[in-house]
Amino acid sequence: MKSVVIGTAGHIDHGKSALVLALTGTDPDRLKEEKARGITIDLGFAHQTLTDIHFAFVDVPGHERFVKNMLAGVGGIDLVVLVVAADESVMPQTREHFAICRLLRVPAGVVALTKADLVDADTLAIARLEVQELVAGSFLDGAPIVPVSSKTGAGLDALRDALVAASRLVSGRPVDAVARLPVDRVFSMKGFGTVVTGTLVSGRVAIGDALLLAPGDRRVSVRGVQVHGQRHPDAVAGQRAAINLSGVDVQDVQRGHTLVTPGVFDETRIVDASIELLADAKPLKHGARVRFHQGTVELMGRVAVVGPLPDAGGMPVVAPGSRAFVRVRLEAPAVLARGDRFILRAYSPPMTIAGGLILDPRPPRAALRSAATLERCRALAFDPSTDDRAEAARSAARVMIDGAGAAGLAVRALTSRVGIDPRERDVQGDALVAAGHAARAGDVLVAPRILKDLIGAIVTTLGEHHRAEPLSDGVPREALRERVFRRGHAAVFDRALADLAEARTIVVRDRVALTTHRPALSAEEERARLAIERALRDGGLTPPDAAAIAAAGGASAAVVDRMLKLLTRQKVLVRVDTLVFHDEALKRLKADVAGMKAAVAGARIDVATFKERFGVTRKFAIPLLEYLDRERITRRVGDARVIL
Ligand SMILES: Nc1nc2c(ncn2[C@@H]2O[C@H](COP(=O)(O)OP(=O)(O)O)[C@@H](O)[C@H]2O)c(=O)[nH]1
Ligand SMILES: [Mg+2]
Repeated sequence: MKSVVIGTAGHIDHGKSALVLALTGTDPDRLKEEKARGITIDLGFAHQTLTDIHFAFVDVPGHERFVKNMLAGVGGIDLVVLVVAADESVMPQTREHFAICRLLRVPAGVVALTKADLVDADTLAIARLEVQELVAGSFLDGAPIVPVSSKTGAGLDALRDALVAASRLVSGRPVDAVARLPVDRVFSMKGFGTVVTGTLVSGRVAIGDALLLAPGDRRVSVRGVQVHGQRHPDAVAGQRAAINLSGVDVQDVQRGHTLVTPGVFDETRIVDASIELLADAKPLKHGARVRFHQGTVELMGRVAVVGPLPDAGGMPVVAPGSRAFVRVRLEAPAVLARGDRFILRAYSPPMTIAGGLILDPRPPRAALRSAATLERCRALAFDPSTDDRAEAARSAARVMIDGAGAAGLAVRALTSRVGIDPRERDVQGDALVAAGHAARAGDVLVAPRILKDLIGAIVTTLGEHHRAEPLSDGVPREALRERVFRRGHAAVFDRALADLAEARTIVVRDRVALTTHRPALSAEEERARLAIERALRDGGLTPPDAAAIAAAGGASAAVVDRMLKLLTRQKVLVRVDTLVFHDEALKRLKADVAGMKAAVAGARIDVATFKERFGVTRKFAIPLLEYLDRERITRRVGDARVIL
């Protein structure tokens, strides 16, 4: 069955709550204070099935002091019933609520002219005209305007028909996407614990799911799901749901939190956006403090206008009725994605001033005042209701990858920053690579130019290093990264090394060197190197000590030392505690000991046997046996070793 979420909108006392009660039989005013004062303070809920459509009603308060609560309810609605009392006609919150619905791009709606029982035909006709004037040119232009009376029941059937008809215009929300449920209510139920409610704006939430409660990234799991008051195995996008959570106490959850699929969203405090300032708002000054409303969250923030300073001097200002690209700095973290619509209200008095669309929920720290940043916003601008999603996502991905520079764009971020479904990420990432727009490095996408420049820089740096220090057999990997790619992503550096190694341009060990490079040794060094290597090879498992090596090297202590280091780096020699062995001797030892396994009783060997078998003294036997333990050829058990 199709699910449609309907929100009421309109001035206080125009009969919104009475209409929901008349349509559904449920009084949406649920708070004691609401009943006592006869006004709606917070969101109210009811549901009703009409024909084959399940309607969930979100009844909002009309009082101007509670617009903030209204905003928490209107975020997930598919349809609006704009309620205008026939006796009072269009009033301030009629305008404000209508503007909010328009700015949030609520797709469709109907107008209810309530309290029709209180007015004569002329008054009704005037109210109708005023409504038509208000909605002219908007999404409600031409929408049915239905006179009703909640008192007598007149017109209610016509309104029901209009709601069903309008619902046909509502397209479903993405069920197979990331789960996202902005929490609008939290309570605790005896025997169940914490329950949150909200409209599932995308995805699916099922019993047993592990989810995150963000911001704060608290892990929770779903113990139970209710949709329209009935227990259900799951809830899907477009439905209002009550979710019973484990893993969180009721006092740790509040309206404004969002339940999300883990691993998709990063919390953010800075967003780039396009905004549309209402024609009757005051000019919006650069740096103005605003209230930012998205989903069910209200946060304070400051708006900065993107782009070069105006020629006339002074700070930029957004004129009433115009559009602008802005960067909003929020005073607390939020979970936001590209394509999210939001509302800005003035800090004080808190009037609705603008609507916006998030272009990038985590913009790079680039200069705000630059033409390049303005250009970037222009390139990211889109209209989620009309543009081809896949195309808009691809072009945004290119802009984001270019803008990310050496840091690269995590493939994971393709969801929140670009709008690509998580299951599509790899395929879309590959498509960007195939089209030459990106190179892939581990979990990161990077502009091909960055990788190309990096590869060039590595080759140049190694060449310079080899010329400056012909003796050295390369630059330590980390030092090389520091030098050529300090701010870059490690995965991109690894990818560059891998590409160069595969092309046999470089050799990567602990140190990185050009393949063409041979450490140049002086005649004395070369003699020492050969002598040392020979002495240690001949020494086998009882190699000469440092003094004897130095003597064998027949060169100055400094040269011998350098050659020892070189041979160790090249893994020709291996250090074991204070002793140095030739690699071949150790390799042979390991093979011999492993080969003894079947021959010795219980596959055991003790120090005495070892000394005798390999003709070594205790001085060599102990470090060698410990070496074999470390190499997992043997394992110490009491005084003996088991051969593994
Ligand atoms: N006569 C008449 N009174 C109505 C009608 N609808 C609502 N009212 C009354 O108008 C007042 C405000 O209604 P309410 O639903 O609370 O308005 P809301 O603030 O928009 O939710 C209440 O006293 C209602 O009884 C109607 O169709 N006819
Ligand atoms: Mg009400």
